Amino acid sequence: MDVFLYKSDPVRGQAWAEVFRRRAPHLDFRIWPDVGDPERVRFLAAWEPPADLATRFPRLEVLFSSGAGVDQFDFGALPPDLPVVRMVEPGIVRGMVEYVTHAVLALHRDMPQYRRQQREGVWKPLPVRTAGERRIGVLGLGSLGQAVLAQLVAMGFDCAGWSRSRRTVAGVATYAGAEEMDGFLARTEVLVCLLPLTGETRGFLDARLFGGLPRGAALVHAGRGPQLVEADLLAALESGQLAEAMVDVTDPEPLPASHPFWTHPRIQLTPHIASMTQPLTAAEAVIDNLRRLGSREPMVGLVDRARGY
Ligand code: NDP
Ligand code: OXD
Repeated sequence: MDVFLYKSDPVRGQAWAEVFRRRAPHLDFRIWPDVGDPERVRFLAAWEPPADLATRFPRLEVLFSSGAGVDQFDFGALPPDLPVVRMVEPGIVRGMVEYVTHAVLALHRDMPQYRRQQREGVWKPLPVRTAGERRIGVLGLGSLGQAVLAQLVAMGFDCAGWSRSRRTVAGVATYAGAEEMDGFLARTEVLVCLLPLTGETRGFLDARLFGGLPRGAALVHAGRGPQLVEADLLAALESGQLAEAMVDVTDPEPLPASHPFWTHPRIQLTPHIASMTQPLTAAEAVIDNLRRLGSREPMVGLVDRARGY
């Protein structure tokens, strides 16, 4: 029997195993390190694959990432023709929609400022603007960015999105590529980063980008830590160019105890919890991709290694 090997959180692996027993009984689902005969391993779902993947599992056909990101993989160390598939499943999408909606609402309704006022014993109402008067911009129009925007549009926010190639998203002003970046930034009061980490997006959230936003804008960063130039964020908050930042991803994770983000009055830090793969729906999504593979349809979330996502 062919083996589907799972190498990620073992507790969540039990939930995957249950779904595989029901939906894919023709596969021998195993949880690392219980590999069985390495010659029988055809599929691997992992966050961190073993370094000697190619020699250890000579019949491996697909590597599934157990998360949405694939930046944790060293593509150079993987067999060049091995298909790599990122996680696209409804549970991780819902989690991100919740996180970003919460962050945008908190910023829109001045909650960080009210927290500071409360600590100082200040009772001071601020003007209330409607959602339609608040301009949100989302970097990245993939499975997460588009779902987040659908929710924000439904709540009445004035929404825009930016991606590499031209995308059409209902109710959203879309911008594409470097040449349309300035227009996108100029109209964005709350900037949400949902970009994958690639050579192009490393260090992307920098002083130049912050300078393109209207003064007093806010950042919600739920992409990847190395996309943010920390010193530039601190300077933008210091100067008032940015008013607030909600940061879910850092470099490294966790930050060292002495890091200024921990205590900064205008940074709200969360420990990379914006969203998480949900095991039951993830296993269903992977089994659906195996069905696609079997019938020679393109798998959902197939990574283009040249682009890096
Ligand atoms: P997708 O691959 O579906 O979408 C990526 C989007 O980013 C696409 O719209 C793509 O453009 C755009 N993009 C990529 N590179 C560039 C670039 N150089 N310039 C402009 N646009 C670019 O990814 P997901 O939506 O599934 O996930 C996005 C990221 O979210 C993950 O890679 C991960 O880093 C992060 N994440 C964070 C989590 C957390 O808990 N904080 C949880 C899950 C994911 P195009 O449409 O043209 O291809
Ligand atoms: C992911 C993440 O990429 O949790 O899935 O960040």
